[in-house]
Order: sequence, then structure tokens, then C-alpha cells
Amino acid sequence: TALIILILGLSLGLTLGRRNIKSTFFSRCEKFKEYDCQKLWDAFQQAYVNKDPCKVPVEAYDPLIAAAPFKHQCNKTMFWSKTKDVVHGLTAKRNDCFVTLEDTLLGSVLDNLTWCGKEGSNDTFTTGCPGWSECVNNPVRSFWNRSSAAFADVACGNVTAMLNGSINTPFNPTSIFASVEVPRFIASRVKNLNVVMVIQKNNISNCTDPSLKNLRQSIDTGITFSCKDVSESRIQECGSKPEIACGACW
Ligand code: AVW
Repeated sequence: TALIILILGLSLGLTLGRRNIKSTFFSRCEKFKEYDCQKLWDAFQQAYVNKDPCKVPVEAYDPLIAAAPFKHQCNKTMFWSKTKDVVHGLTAKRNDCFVTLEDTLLGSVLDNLTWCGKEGSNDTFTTGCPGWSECVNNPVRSFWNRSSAAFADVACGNVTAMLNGSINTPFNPTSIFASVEVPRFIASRVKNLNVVMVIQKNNISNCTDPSLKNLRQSIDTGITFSCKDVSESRIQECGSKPEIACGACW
């Protein structure tokens, strides 16, 4: 009987996991009261359904972005690269201070999901989809590129980016942050770019890393640049103590 229960449990889990991108989409979407989730689901699906999953360009998501435009979050916009967990650990608790793409409706609805379509079918698939680097124009990668561009377009005032001090090149030219977001910062909207270098015990780089010089040089001259090395525990403390003022997090 134990074996039968195990097999039943496994197949039930698989069925639910596969069937459920639509219900995941809706349950996450419904947390944001002011949107028509059915309308957003339709706009989402039209981007990739019935298409070769390697032929979904970033523009395919224009109607979805238009249906749920990002709001200006002046002084709160938070970018990140290779620091997903620590950043979201913080913004989950301190959205009074910082907002990432994954804290917005579209970003949170599609975070950690995989999807694609198939020519000749109107279904959404969550297995057998191309990997991130398998082809450039795949549905998941195009969505994150398109939504990151739209999110960067509305950033204003003080902008923060969390980079990872435990890797060789914290500002990597191939990252979405470097290739899609930074080029869209314009001085008439963005006043300061404040980099927070997340420093763990075994860090191998910090604000003096040459890649940070590239970042400083690639931004508009009218944007003030700063970089601060901050320990991971300091960032976690800011998350766990709501009494810490946003400006005093590091
Ligand atoms: P990242 P980014 N395979 O931590 O600067 C699968 O490198 O690029 O930071 N998924 C991938 C891959 C890959 N090889 N590379 C990237 N991703 C996906 C949006 C994956 O979902 C925000 F606004 C991973 O968690 C940030 O400022 C995510 O891309 C900026 O883009 C980030 O990869 C972070 O992009």
C-alpha cells in the first residue's frame, strides 16, 4: 500500500504541476486587486501560443506590458544581478523601501515559471520548453527581457542595484541588468544609481572591482554613481527590523 500511495501521490503532483500554470497565474494575479486577470492571461497567451517556441521575440509581450503598465516608483526601484534571494528576502518585508520587478504584478505572476507554446496548438506547455540559452527568442527569456526594459523605463530618482560580491564579475555585460536595464537609465529621470555590493564571508570582489568602473563609465554623465560594500547580514537585519528607516538600511 505504501508504494501505491507513493505512486498516486507522485502522479497527482505531476498532473497538478503541469496543469497549473493557468491557476498559478490567476491565484498570483488575484492578489493585485485592480487588474482584470482574464484579460492579462489572454494578453500573456497571445505572445507565445501556437508559435515555434524559439520564435517569440521580445515585442510579442508588448500587449501584455500595455495591459499592466509599470508605475513610477521613484526612489524605490531596486535592480539586481545574481542576488535574487537576498534581494527578494529584503523586498518581501520592506516594500515600503524597495520594489523589484518581481514585486510588481507581472513580475510576481510569472516569477519562477516556465512556459511555451507549440505550432498547431492553442495550449500552454510547462515541460519540453527551450532552456534560457537554447535559443535567444524563447518565450521565457523574451518576457524577462521585455518586462525588465519596461521596468527600467519607469525608474526614477534614487535607483538601487544589488550586485554580488561573491562572483568574479559583479557587473556582467551579458546580464539583463547590464544589457537591458542600465542602458535605459536617463539623467532626466534617474538622479542617482546606488550600487549595493552584497558581501558574504568568502567574497572575491567588492566596489573596487574593475567591472564597476565599466558600470560607472557606461551611465549618463548626469547620473550620480555610488557603490557601497554591505554585508549580507546587514541587509537581512534591515528586512527583519521595520523600525529601521529606508535610508538607514546600509
Ligand atoms: P541574473 P540579471 N537560465 O541573476 O542581471 C535560466 O543573472 O540577468 O541577473 N534563467 C536565467 C538565466 C539562465 N542562464 N540567466 C538569467 N535567467 C533568469 C530583472 C532567471 O530567472 C530584474 F529587474 C534569473 O533569476 C533584475 O534587475 C534572472 O534571469 C535583472 O533583470 C536573473 O538573472 C536581473 O537579471
